Order: sequence, then C-alpha cells, then structure tokens
Amino acid sequence: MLRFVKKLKEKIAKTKNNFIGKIAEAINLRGKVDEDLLEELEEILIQADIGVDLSIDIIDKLRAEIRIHKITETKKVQEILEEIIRDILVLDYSQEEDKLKILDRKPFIIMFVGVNGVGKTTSIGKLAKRYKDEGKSVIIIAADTFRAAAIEQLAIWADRANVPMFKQEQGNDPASVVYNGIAFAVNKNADIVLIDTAGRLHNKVNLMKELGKIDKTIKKIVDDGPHETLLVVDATTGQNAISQAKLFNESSNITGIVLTKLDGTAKGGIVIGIKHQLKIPVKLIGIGETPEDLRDFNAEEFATALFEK
Ligand SMILES: Nc1nc2c(ncn2[C@@H]2O[C@H](COP(=O)(O)OP(=O)(O)OP(=O)(O)O)[C@@H](O)[C@H]2O)c(=O)[nH]1
Ligand SMILES: [Mg+2]
Repeated sequence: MLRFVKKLKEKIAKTKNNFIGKIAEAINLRGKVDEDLLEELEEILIQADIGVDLSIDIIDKLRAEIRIHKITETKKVQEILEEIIRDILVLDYSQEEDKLKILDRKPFIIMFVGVNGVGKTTSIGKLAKRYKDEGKSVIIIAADTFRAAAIEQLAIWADRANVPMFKQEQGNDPASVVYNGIAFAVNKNADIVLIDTAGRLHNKVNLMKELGKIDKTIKKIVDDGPHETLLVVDATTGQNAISQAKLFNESSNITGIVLTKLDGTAKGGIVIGIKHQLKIPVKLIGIGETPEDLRDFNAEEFATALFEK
C-alpha cells in the first residue's frame, strides 16, 4: 500500500502542483487569514476542477472552522482545508458498492462505455490480465464493430492477457455480437465477461440508444446483467467528464467510473467532485500505460498521495 501511494504521488505530480502547490503558495503569499485569502482559495479549488458548488461548500466549511476556532495562523488554514477535503472523499467512498467487486454471478458481466479515445479498450486489456492472473476465466467481447482496427487492437490485449476474445465481422450490429458473445461465455462457463464498445459522443442520440439496446440484449440471456456498466472518462478533460457522465447515465445505468490518464494531467481534482456531484463512484483509476497502472480507486490512498509532501 505504501509503495503504491509513493508511486501515485509521482504520477499525480501535476495535479499536486496545480492544486496543493497553489494553495500553499497563496497561503504563503498572503500571510494573513482573511476573506481575500478564502476567495483566492475558492478560486484555486474551482480551477483544480473540483466543481463550483463543491468548491463553495468546502470554503464555507473552512470559513466556519476559522471562526469557531478563531484561527489566525495561515499554516493551520491549509491543514484544516486538507482535512475537509479528505473527509469529503472518505465519506463519499464509505459504501461497499463503491468498489469494483466480482460478485457471485456467473458470468459476471462488465460493460465499458465512453466517448472516443478515453481508454476503454486499454482498461479492458489491463483488467483482463488482472483477473486472469487471479485465476479467473475471462472472456472479452469485441463489440466495437465500428472503428476499423478496433478488433485487432483488442485482440492484442487479449493475447497479452492470454484470454479468449469473442468477435464477429467489423460492421456487424454490436447488440447481436454481444448476444452471441454472452451465449458463448455462458456455454464456456466463464467467470467474467468484459465487453468493449465503440467510442461514442454523448450528444449523439442514436448512438446512446444503441447502448440501451445492448443492455437489453444482455438481459435476454443473463437477466440481472450487465452487473457493472463502467463509464470510462479521461481525467484530462476535467469538468467535461461530469457532463459526459450525466448524459451516459440517461441511457445506461452507469454503476461506476474508470478515470484514466490521471498521470500527466493537472486536472486530477476532478476525482474529488465526481461522486459528490453524480453519486457515481470512481471505481478504477488509470495512471499509465502498463497493466499495473490500472488500480482500484481508494479514496484514502488518493487523499494521502495528494496531500503528503
Ligand atoms: N497515460 C495514460 N494513457 C492511457 C491511459 N489509459 C489509456 N491510455 C491511452 O489512451 C489511448 C486511447 O486508449 P484506448 O483504450 O484505445 O481508448 P478507447 O476508449 O478504447 O478509444 P476508442 O475505441 O477509439 O473510443 C491509448 O494510447 C492508451 O494507451 C492512462 O491511464 N494513462
Ligand atoms: Mg476502443
């Protein structure tokens, strides 16, 4: 755990600088606890992609703490602010269903959706390897029948993870590929099915309807499936990820978020706002390109990595 926190700290260095670095700078420069400082801190939170409403709430809490405890030391302000944010994160993620858990269903079906290029296929490849290494039988369904080369790209990941991939010709109806793929997985008595779908813009009504159709198709064979529908979002898009999640959630019942590309973005503050704004938990985070770089999201670890010097 500690080794991972150290790695996470390095990977989210840009977010740390943009966020904690700026807070520390503002506090040092002002040298005085007053309303101007609070306003500046609020601005930093908003710019760090935490979300406007949550940023205002956080500063309101901070203001109240300062008043109650008659705080005059600027250093103390930073400590309290960090504590408030940590508490929000930890409380937001206190439920069991916030974690990605393979329940006792066979096959356990996880569908991946999201806009183009966010990291759906890569995340499936990484997760397939993880579950395979845990000794589970995994089948990947290649339901991105739209983009040329999508199936080959997924096949490379399936090979690497040494798991079978179910595919049909490019251009086939994705719902029918999923139907046949699930039937195949049931027949093979697979533990886990991972479904890759084509990238789609959240404002394209027909493409969003297609997801609803895939969902219904799954239920024809496994009536409580899919057991997880994970929306993959790219952390570098900041608050835009929130609007994507809202729209995807209208056509699919999104059960969790995979937040990729947290490495190399200064917009990692998005993590703090997602569950709070959407009530949908971040279940996995992507911090790089290797299989080990897709991790379960752990709010406490993340807070430590964010705030620790
Ligand atoms: N640095 C970094 N790169 C990532 C991460 N996750 C995915 N990528 C990269 O993002 C790019 C797009 O990933 P894909 O998995 O192809 O994305 P996709 O959502 O399947 O894309 P479409 O199928 O075209 O919609 C690839 O170059 C990945 O290596 C991550 O956590 N960190
Ligand atoms: Mg893809």
